[in-house]
Amino acid sequence: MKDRSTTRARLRLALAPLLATCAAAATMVAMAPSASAGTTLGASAAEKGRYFGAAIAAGRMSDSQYMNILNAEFNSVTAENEMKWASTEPQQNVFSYGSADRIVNHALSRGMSVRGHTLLWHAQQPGWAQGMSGSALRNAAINHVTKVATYYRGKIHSWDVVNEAFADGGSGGRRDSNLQRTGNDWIEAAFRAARAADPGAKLCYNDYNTDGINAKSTGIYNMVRDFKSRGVPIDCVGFQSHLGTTFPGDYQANLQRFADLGVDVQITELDVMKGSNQANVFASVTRACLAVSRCTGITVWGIRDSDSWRGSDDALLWDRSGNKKQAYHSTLEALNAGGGTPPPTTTPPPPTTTPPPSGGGCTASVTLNSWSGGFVANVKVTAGSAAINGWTVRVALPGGTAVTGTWSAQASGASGTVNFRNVDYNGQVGAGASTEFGFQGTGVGPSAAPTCTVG
Ligand code: 9MR
Repeated sequence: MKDRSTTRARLRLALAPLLATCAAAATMVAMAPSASAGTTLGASAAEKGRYFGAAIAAGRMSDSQYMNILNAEFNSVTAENEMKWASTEPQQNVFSYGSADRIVNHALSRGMSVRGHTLLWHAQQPGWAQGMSGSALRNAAINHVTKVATYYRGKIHSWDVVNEAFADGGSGGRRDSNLQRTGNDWIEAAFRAARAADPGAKLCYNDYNTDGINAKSTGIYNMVRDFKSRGVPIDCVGFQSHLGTTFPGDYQANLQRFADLGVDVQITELDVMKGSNQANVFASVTRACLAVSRCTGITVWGIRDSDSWRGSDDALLWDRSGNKKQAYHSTLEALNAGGGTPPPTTTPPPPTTTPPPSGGGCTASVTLNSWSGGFVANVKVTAGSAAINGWTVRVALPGGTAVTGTWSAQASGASGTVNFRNVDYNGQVGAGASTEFGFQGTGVGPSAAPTCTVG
């Protein structure tokens, strides 16, 4: 969990500098939308080929004012906390989706899309993961990504696969965390596992204090460029945009430089410090997104000021009584005023499945997700007519292929014929039941069917 001082420190950073010229603000306060334009944020964004979303909390879903605004105005939803690691996997390999499902099911039943937030983050980890390190933590993290993304497969528009992994300040480097200490490749391992688990979801990297061209956003830019050049699956970058009273002059240019790398960009957690420039900043962010064809949507981090993590900043579009603020009207006006439609986006290819062999006490089948120079393999181990206690899956790798990471199994080597043995928590498989493990590698994934033996 993040402590309060960290939150405060972040806010100070995110909100500095706070001085603004207010002259422009008065001219930006919005007019009522024209009759032909969209009359809600979601409808107007949809006319521009984009979504307009809100972060919501399962605990507020019994509040009818809150739900009425959500249902009327938004066509995308993010769970504010309910999909974080501590919520979805409170004990290792024991998953809990109740609160997240309430949000997802509500959204899908009303035709809203869902942003998944977030698979891996240094904060809001369950206690058991906070106490882990090294390969045990890496395996647990990749298992988490695989299980959660598999559970929600087909339901998530975009996943924040990794959240806030870069350091603040001038280094442009990674933030220290238990995940970072498992090795610098933890982010790409997470993206590969997420792609294998849900090939239809857009996979995003998400961060804050990245709202202009600065050392931190440039560090992320360099990571995305590297990922694209090596075929690591990344589709989008989220810009949280927890903003102060000024709009960064290079905000749009920053979005555009990422889009030029070949990824979508999304405004993922927008909220803005109260004051005379608030409506102007909301409108400026909206205009910047509309001006970048690969900016596919905007999410505000809450609905009413009283719902916000920013407390007395009154940082949202509805006031504490549920009335639309000037910021709401300026945002809608900016949406109605313009912007093109983003280009059609491509859906990654479906995975190929190698049929399992027959006979024996267990069988194994591989689902491969391959790209030029690499692959992720998810392996399903199924017990036969009797329960098993321990299994080994033998996989023949093509020449030149090397395993670079394994989760939920122990690998005997990295090339040639590799034996993958169960780990503590997945050796026991009931009659006819299945468990899964995975590995990733460089080169070409296995094409020959694996064999499974008991023990
Ligand atoms: O809004 C969230 C708040 O309710 C939680 O207490 C907090 C815990 O860290 O997380 C808040 O959401 C954060 C988001 O998940 C990631 N970016 C920063 C957001 C505000 O802190």
